[in-house]
Amino acid sequence: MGESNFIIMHPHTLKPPLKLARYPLQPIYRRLTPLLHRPVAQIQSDHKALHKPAARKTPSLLQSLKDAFGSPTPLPTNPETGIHNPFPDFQYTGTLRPHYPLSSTRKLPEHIPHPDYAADGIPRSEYAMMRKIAILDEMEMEGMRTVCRLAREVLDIAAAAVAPGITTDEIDEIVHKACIERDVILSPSLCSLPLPNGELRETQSYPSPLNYNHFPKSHCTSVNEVICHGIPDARPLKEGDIVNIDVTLYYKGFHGDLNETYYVGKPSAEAIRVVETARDCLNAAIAQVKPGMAFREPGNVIEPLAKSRGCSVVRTYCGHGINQLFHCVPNVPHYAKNKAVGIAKKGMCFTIEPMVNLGSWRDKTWPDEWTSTTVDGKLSAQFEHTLLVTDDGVEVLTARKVDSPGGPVPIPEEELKAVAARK
Ligand code: EYL
Ligand code: CO
Ligand code: CO
Repeated sequence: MGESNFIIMHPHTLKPPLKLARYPLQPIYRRLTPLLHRPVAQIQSDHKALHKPAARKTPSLLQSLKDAFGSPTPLPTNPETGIHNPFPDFQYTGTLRPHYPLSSTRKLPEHIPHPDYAADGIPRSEYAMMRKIAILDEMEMEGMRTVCRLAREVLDIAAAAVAPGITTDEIDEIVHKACIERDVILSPSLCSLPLPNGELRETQSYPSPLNYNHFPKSHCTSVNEVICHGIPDARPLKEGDIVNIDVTLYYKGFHGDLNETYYVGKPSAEAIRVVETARDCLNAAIAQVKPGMAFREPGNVIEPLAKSRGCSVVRTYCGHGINQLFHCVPNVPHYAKNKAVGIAKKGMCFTIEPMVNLGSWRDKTWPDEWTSTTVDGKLSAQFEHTLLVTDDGVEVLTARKVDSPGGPVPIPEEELKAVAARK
């Protein structure tokens, strides 16, 4: 690993912690980081070493930390599994914790077309198209239809695996494999010769999140108080959790992006309220979309509906243009009275992806620089579709199929009465 061992604040990136480099505590981080990524047997022998002061030439790790920080929170490494929280001193807002180490970076066949950021994490082409909203021609619309159909297939495969006990990293492996299996069956009449691998199909979807701005995994999993951009890790889903699965595929030069929130086992009444409100907010916003709609309008439908159910709407993250770029104009805020620029026209493609919270709308990001959580630790839910503006309305390119897992659950009458009584 070499220098990349030195990445305690950014375990999923190769970014050096620039601020720490000139800081006097640097040697402590240098000593700590390798300890965070070592085999279980070594953790146990290191642990014994901590209790044998005579066998050491240098001060113990704990002593170094005490000297540097006063009284530290011990690293809560599970000696059986090696699973630990890499940011033990971060003020988490709720009960969820990261479960590290992350699994190693997933590989994919080189013949799959990679987006520009796949190699170095920087989506350079997105910086070029920051002004004009693209209007797709018929060929491009077909490209978006195809990738969005494949993205729906992948989300449904991942969602079918949601159950107590599965880790979010295991879901990531399912998503990753489903992406690289997303194929075109080559019609034997058009292509009578099999491919060099002997098959009559091409395999060519890239999981768009992988290395996008250095994101370390193939999709985002956001559990309970996580608003969005959760990193799949070693935490098993628990009975009563809610989990958002956000999948984006890159296929033949186009991105298709969707997400849904799922119940793990039997949900609480509150969980149903926030999840179904997020689902209804997305559907109410989609019903507004047609040529002539201003991109500031969806928020004016979403926020009043969320408020009527005692929920709030996240302001930091917005819907976005999507086509040959993962993210581009327009920006589509989900809150009311926003100042978003632009008017929908036939051939424009964008997402709506409202994030709805049980408590405060404010967000707080973990030191992994990705995981966005609610500031009060209360539940957050999200749904997302990729949309294409048509002559007189909208095509939901990532629409559910009749047999898609998940789907709406009625909010218990009692739960809505309790909210009404609160006001
Ligand atoms: C990039 C930029 C902080 C988005 C999605 C924007 C994230 C955090 C600064 C996925 C991954 C949106 O559209 C998305 N999901 O539906 N990264 C994303 N960013 C970003
Ligand atoms: Co998404
Ligand atoms: Co999106």
